[in-house]
Amino acid sequence: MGTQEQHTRFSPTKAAISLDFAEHLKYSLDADEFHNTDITRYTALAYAIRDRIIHQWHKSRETQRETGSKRVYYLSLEFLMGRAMTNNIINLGLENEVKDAMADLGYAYEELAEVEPDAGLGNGGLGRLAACFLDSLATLDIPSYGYGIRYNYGIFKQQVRNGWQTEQPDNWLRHGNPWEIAREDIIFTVGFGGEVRTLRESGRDQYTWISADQVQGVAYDMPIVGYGGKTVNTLRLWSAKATDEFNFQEFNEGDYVEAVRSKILAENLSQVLYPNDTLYMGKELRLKQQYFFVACSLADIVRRFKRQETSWKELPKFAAIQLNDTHPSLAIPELMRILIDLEHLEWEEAWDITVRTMGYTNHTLMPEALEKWPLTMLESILPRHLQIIFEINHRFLQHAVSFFPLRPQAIERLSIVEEGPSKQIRMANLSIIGSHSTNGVAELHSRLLTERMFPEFSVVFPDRFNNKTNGITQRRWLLDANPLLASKISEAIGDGWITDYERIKDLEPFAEDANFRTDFLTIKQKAKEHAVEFIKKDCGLILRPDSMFDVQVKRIHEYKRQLLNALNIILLYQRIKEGRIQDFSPTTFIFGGKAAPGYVNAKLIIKLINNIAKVINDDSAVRELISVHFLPNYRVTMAERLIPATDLSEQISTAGFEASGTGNMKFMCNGALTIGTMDGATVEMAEEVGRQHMFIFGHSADEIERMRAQYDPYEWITRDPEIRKVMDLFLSGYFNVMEPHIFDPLRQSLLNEDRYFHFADLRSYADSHDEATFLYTNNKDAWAKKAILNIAASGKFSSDRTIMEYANDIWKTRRVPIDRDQSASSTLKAARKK
Ligand code: 26W
Repeated sequence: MGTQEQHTRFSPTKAAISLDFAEHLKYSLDADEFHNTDITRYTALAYAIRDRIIHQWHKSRETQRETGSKRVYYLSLEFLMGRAMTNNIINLGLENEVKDAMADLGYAYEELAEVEPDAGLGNGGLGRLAACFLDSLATLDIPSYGYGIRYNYGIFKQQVRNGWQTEQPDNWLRHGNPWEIAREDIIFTVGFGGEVRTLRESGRDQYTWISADQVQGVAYDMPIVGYGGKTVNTLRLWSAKATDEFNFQEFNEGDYVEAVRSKILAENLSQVLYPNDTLYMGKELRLKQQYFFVACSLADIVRRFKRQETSWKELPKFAAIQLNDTHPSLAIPELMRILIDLEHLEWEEAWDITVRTMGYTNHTLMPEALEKWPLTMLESILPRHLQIIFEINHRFLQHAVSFFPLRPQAIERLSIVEEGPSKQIRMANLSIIGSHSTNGVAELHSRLLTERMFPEFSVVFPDRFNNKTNGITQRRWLLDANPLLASKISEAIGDGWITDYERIKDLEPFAEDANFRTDFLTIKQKAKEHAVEFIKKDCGLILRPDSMFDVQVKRIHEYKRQLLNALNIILLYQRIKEGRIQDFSPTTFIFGGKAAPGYVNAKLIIKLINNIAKVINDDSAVRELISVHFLPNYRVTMAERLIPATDLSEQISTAGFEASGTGNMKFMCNGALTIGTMDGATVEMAEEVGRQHMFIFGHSADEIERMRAQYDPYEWITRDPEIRKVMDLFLSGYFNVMEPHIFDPLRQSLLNEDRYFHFADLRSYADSHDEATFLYTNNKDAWAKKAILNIAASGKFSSDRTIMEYANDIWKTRRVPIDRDQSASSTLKAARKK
């Protein structure tokens, strides 16, 4: 870090930031010359920024309260926020002032920003979508709260040892979190277990749940600053805390220490994020996490609603609750329990209110991801909720039979209760029945939801099903992540795109502008150099910035087909070894992504990529043309560096399996071209830009479905000599010479079943990849033209558009603009004792 004082323009804001930073260093952190570290400096700057958020935060709450606005409650077990500092500074419009202020004191702002750990409270797409939605909700001035869990440990830190993934705990709160405010006054008690007592009272059964164990949830709030710094919404995360009272029994038995110890165990609830996506596991702790955060959130929503002093039937006018997948679906029976047992409403009225308040978003077509809880587990942990679920099911099935007379199988599929040796509660069924809207996250996905996953439900509730194609926030993913491209775009078409992303289409004519194309390529080159530098620091890998960057980053899963990419790399390797390759610019194949710790094949895919990388990168003749790298610990911050640097984006899932994808959109708006299948939202990207400007290959979802019954991977392998050779090399153990048989499980899945149709798509993938390489090698200018057309066609994929659709169609919420106050003169007044 430079200690040389640099002289920057005078600005009162800059001067104030310098002073606040210095005061926080001294008075908040007592960081004198002996204690001043990069962490204290980062924290002091974060406090100085936070000071500039608090007033608008307060003002936003106050305005939303005074106007009696309807609020959106986004309930999600995951929020993959990444870092807050740069995003907040840019949204506040303080970028230059902060940089100058730090430079005046001898610090490089960029280095301070690097100290912040990612808030990795999510697995992948679903969690990052929630984070993008919060940014859009605040920027669009929609009163809203994100509700989730304040995990002490987020998604694990991935290390790679000898090619294998290992997991390390992510202790992201170790140095404190300057972006959160603990609200010790917002605390709710949540019960578990126990029994339900029934009392006959004035001709009506009154149910009382007497829980056996209690845990408290304390609110921790993070500000969500909208672009322009006017609306500041709240992400409220619950942290589990032991209750203060002792269990009499245990205490009287005299084992004081044991009593304290068992109390502390309750705090396990918010310790750690479950690292699974797509594979559901019926773990009791996970069920408890879900109920814990749902119960706290609903208690908070109800508390806020009660301030209105209006009747319960008005709840849907004041609150829209969106369930991010089924993970928070206990909100449905919990709201019923509150309305009936605590507020004494009749079933019919409570049900009407619940259904009108709830909306449900489905995020996956994988049957093994659907949540089902063993009935016995629900019974012992949430006995009253199980009763309510039974009653919901009973009433629903009575209604549903009229749609399917004489079709018991249809009724069986509609039932919330899955019959069998051990009965299960199907949370997706509960979510559809208990909400007024069920949406998929891309057109294709929404169609498959009604056609394949829930055909009977779409007969019973044709009006409930709808589509909301996902989006991403252009502010984090273009403005913050790719400042050079962002300012080039603003120079060309103005900066309206930052808050009105439809305007990005004005960039289309610039595809014909030779200077613009040259500038685009220069910017891409700089982004690569920047990414190479980051990767070197982050994981010690050396990448060639003068090569084509071909990138597949996402969770590792068989359906996403990292294996397809790997097989094509083997194919290229053989061509190079046999001297059959020409017209080829050097290509760097980059992979990144985490595997669920228990997902054997996904971990083997990582190992295979690393072994292929070793063979290729160690072969001097080959590495001139291709090199392969698996970047450990892919996360939001790495994505922000890598995506702007990418030339070719790999979106190659088996059609009909990727609900939407959102990485695809981030690459598109950063000027990468896409090689991909007609799956998820990639279909809509092709509609927007035109197939001719992408590299589309492979079987469609419908073709895959039709092929399923007679598909034989062996046939496809033997029919194509080059593919056969690829498999021969892989099966010969060439990539695991010293590690015999390690890839046997992969070999088996591929040859016996190939559930994800790798071999049905490998030929068209390889050919399509050749086309991409050919264009990149021979006509960079034409490549740049397509890339610019892709950016210009990405207007649909802003989460601002997605959120406006949710707001208009599902939530019926309006914008509530917040004035930006310059002065906070009432601070003393507010502090005075009332
Ligand atoms: C119960 C275990 C579990 C945990 C998480 C099952 C499933 C999930 C998520 C639903 C998986 C997920 O992240 N789905 C992704 O959601 C994105 C946002 O809508 C989509 O873009 C991705 O296509 C989808 O895979």
